[in-house]
Amino acid sequence: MPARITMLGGGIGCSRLAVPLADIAELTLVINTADDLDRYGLRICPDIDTNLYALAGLRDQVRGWGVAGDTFRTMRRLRELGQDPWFNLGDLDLATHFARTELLAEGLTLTATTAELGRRFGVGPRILPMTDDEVHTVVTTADGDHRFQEWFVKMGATGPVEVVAYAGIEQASPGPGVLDAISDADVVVIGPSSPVASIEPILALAGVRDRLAARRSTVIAVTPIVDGVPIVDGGEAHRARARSHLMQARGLRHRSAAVAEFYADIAGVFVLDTADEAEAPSIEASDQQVVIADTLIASNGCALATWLTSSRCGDADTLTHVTATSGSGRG
Ligand code: FO1
Repeated sequence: MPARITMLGGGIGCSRLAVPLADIAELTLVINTADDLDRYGLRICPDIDTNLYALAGLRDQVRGWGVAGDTFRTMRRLRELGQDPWFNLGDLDLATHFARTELLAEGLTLTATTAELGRRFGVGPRILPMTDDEVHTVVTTADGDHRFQEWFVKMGATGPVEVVAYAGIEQASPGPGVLDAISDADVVVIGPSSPVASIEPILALAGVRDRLAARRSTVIAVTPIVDGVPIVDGGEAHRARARSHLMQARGLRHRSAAVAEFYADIAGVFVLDTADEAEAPSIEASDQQVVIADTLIASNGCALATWLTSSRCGDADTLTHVTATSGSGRG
């Protein structure tokens, strides 16, 4: 029987690890919805869609989001019509938003809608939205309050960020299946996603932290930060800048050790990138087993995914090295 793995995550980083995991595990994803938005009357769930497209083999590999080979003629025409299409929706991507919006209008929940889209895209793993309720990340800078995508895309994720809040989180419940997916899995992975933008909204839902803490030794957090390898891609640099500003707003340095500390009460195992091995001792000091792996190269049989499914976590409190040529990619 394949290992049952539940991964909590956001968009790009999570989806890069989800693809190799889906090949070897019975995978459930619990996905952040706090950066969802409405544009032109359409409901857009960027993190859900990034995972849907990745698992369907359709995701654009260069941008990391949207559909490979998509065109942006509709956006161009909107611009010609005097609109400001600051959130770039590809012509094929738009079809997903039309379908989702129509299914929601027919009365389906976001969970049911996402399951239906998964079925239509031929995606095997379950993709669970973190909640069916409305939760919105609000980023406060010197200019005022901004919804997440407005800050991230329209404003280019400029800082400093003063406050990050999740509007609606107190009234929201975890989506159907979310808590059971955490309790019933063999291993829970906190994906290599932005700790504040993508993971914290999930953790803030009632019951999620308690369920994770109750099985801490089999919760494995994968770092989204690789300090020892220079970032050469503009999109990665943008995401790293955003992640850093948001972590700073929580009083955290943009380092793997700070991410490990952020998850210390819920994750007993922390996966650190080979390039940042020097940070291992400070993480082990906070009672976390450290696993060293190549987390950046997302192809060639993914050693990290294989290790995650091998149930060896929690067996030892010594440093474990996962060696091969693949991993998860930056989040
Ligand atoms: N990211 C951008 O930087 N610019 C965009 O215009 C943009 C459009 C977009 C459309 C659909 C989609 O599913 C994702 C899109 N993203 C875009 C990515 C997205 O904003 C972020 O990567 C995630 O929300 C952060 O997790």
